[in-house]
Amino acid sequence: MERTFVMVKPDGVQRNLAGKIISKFEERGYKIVGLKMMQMPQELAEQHYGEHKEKPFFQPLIQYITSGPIVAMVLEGKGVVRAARKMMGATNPQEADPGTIRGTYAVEIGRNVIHGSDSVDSAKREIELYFKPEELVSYQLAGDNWIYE
Ligand code: IDP
Ligand code: MG
Repeated sequence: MERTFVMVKPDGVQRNLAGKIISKFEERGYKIVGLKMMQMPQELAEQHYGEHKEKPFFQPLIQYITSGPIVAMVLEGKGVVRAARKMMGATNPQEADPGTIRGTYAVEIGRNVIHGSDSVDSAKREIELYFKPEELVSYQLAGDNWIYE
């Protein structure tokens, strides 16, 4: 089964949206296999967003993502990497479709409430950045037969 890394960013936590956001993935049928709240260390933030180091928004991004606690999670399920990205909507909430998480809860690109891995490879990298193997749990949900045929 595929796994992805999702994070409720500091604005999502401060606006009390963490529960609602987690619920959307649960309700769809994706399984939470890792979950924690943490204050993002500067070093982890810079590692996570390393690909954007040269961008003009890098410093504000690091400032934003380390500005308060985040909720990090690993979700598991069929096609979850792509599906979670689609559920989040476009990076710029102004472009995000209504009904997506960003299209529902966000207005500006620098306050877009959620992160999700953009490929299976980044998911693997990001899961390893945030979670030790023993922090992830493999289990069966009683309702799995009603989600998967
Ligand atoms: P993604 O989060 O949808 O994968 P990326 O392009 O990887 O989007 O950018 C990472 C994060 O950096 C975005 O979610 C957003 O918080 C921030 N960001 C991206 N582009 C801009 C920008 O032009 N201005 C301010 N912040 C930006
Ligand atoms: Mg990205």
